Amino acid sequence: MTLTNHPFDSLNTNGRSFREHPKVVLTIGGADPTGGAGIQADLKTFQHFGVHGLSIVTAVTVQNTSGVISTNSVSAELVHAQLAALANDIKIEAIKIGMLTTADVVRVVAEFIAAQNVPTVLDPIIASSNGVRFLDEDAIEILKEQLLPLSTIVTPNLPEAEVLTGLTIVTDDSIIHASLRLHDMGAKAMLIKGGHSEGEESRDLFYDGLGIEWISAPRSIRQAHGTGCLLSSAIASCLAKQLPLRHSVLAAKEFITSMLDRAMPLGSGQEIFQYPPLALN
Ligand code: PXL
Repeated sequence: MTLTNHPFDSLNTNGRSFREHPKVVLTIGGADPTGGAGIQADLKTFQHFGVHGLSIVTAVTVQNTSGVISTNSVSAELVHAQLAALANDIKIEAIKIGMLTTADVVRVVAEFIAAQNVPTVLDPIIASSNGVRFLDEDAIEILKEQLLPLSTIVTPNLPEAEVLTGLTIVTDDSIIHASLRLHDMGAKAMLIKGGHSEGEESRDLFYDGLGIEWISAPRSIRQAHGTGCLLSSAIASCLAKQLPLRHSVLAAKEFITSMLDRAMPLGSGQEIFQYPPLALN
């Protein structure tokens, strides 16, 4: 039995060729017209990891590389309809949650995650890096109560970890303290990203309720747009491929570290990640 040239063709143990079904990952988040963050960046990351990306949009943002100008939320009803249409049709292996907006949208997403019961990465985005608010104040409470305990891992940066825990985070000890607080709040595992702190290394804290581990990489001088989106969608891709959680986090950290060298200026503001073109044969 000869293989055809299709990249998804494999041989099974009987030597027969079969076409492998791609793993499917869903991202739930905002649309970023620059392609650097949000669901556009997630889809490119999924492609890079060889999984098929589904995407449902929670908000349309108006932005360019200089920053977010405004956002417009999609209604909770429309978010629900998008999720239901996909789930009725396609088996989803993992989910990444990015930009959410209102308390009602967070409730709809939490209900969906509870029903799907697949590995879920929660990137708890509250505002854009230039300070435009994404997540409503009352939605933060619903996210903490309903979504945090349902997620396989939550990936806050330091300002987000401060909002979620109510703690001031400056020192390593305070990051550890925040991780224990998040665990008490129901988070099963977390990667608290140190990208907003100083120092030669970019150090993230990984805690899965068992052991605390610092994951370090050389700090890049580059400040690219969408770093958190790439990291969380890379973790979701690896979880869809059934890699263990710690493995998935390490692979995602390695990926984002290598991608930082690939960021390029497209406009007058932040740099945008560039993916290598697909090698077609
Ligand atoms: O990087 C966080 C983020 C996520 N999702 C969308 C965004 C941003 C930042 O601007 O626009 C849609």
